[in-house]
Amino acid sequence: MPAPGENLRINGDRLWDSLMEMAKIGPGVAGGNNRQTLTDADAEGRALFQKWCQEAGCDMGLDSMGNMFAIRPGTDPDALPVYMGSHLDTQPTGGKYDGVLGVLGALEVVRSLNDMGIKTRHPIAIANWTNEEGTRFAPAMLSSGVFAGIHTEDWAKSRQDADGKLFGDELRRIGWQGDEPVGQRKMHAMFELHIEQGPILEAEGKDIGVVTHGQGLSWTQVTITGKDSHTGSTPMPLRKNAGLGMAKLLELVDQIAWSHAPHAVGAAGHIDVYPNSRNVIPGKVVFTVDFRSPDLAVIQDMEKRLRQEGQKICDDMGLGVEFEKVGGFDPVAFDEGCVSAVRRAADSLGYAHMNIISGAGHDACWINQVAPTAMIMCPCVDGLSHNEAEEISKDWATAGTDVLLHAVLETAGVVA
Ligand code: HGY
Ligand code: MN
Ligand code: MN
Repeated sequence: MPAPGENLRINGDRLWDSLMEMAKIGPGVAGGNNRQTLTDADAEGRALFQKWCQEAGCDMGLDSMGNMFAIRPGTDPDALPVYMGSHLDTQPTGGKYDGVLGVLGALEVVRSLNDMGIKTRHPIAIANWTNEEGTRFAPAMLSSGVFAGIHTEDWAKSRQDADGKLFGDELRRIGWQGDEPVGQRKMHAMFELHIEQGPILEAEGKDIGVVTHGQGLSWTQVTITGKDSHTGSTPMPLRKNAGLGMAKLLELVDQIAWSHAPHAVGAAGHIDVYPNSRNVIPGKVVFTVDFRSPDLAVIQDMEKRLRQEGQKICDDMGLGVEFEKVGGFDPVAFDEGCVSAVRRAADSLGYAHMNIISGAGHDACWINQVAPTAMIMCPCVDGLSHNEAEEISKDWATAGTDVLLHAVLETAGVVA
């Protein structure tokens, strides 16, 4: 067996089996997953994860936002743990690997350390962050945000889903609200393994993305009000068509993003039309505009133009419009020390790697505000994610988790 720090590798077959086992919980309709946060499927996935962690000899922690922590003791009880982790909740039409690879890859690191009988000075911990996706309860990365002091716990627990259910009520209903005060835990460092969710690594033939930065995100909820009326008998000049107003603003969103090519992006993924009846002109539409860029000034310009030019479009059409910022975070620069540990790990293992900016938001983006943090990315097929057809290879999953193992060992200190 190689000495600690040399050519140590995780067990890729065991990792893959665990990924496939977790994927059976909250199945989608097209081969992916629908394991949305605080649903019974989420609770089932949490229970399986906890069972596996306990079988691996970890002590379990659970805080008041439902964030789960599995701790593998180190030799120095006073040393702060080195964390790994991500999220087990998925999009409604999500893939099997978004978030899940980071949680189960971390578990595989612990299992492999157990197999190899390796001790570390710092304890090693796995985190499962509640509601990373922000689909059912906006915003995204909600509970890691509370942990990092970005949101208050009360505000977070007041978030409502489309059926008016409260986050706090749902967390208690599924039985995963802990007693530990959120944010109390201190970390020596955190590493998040995640699929890229974009096409760059695969196109460049790289196994590993060394994530130096994360682009910033802005979510603006737009409510346009017109007048419900008959689609047949209402003359065109008399219509107050909120749906048409939305169409013009969605075109504006696209133009704004293109005006900041090549790095800015913009779209609306959430759209509600009222009353959503085939023969009623929509009197109200509510949609969320998602702008992103690595450059904060660009994000601010896109937000400003949406409000200014969107207001004029609606004024000219005799429509009411309201804009509400409902989520977002500034571009992130990850900890250089942790990023270097990731790069050294990829080098020592002989994996082709490149620096990359994360296009998606991650819990690491908030945890980076309270502890030295970095991310490791692996490719995904055609860069596809937030789609049930999301796919990765076992080799990519194994490479990413090997790098996670080595970055964590360097940071936690191997005790021979
Ligand atoms: O929205 C995001 O970037 C993340 O996937 N929740
Ligand atoms: Mn994710
Ligand atoms: Mn996601």
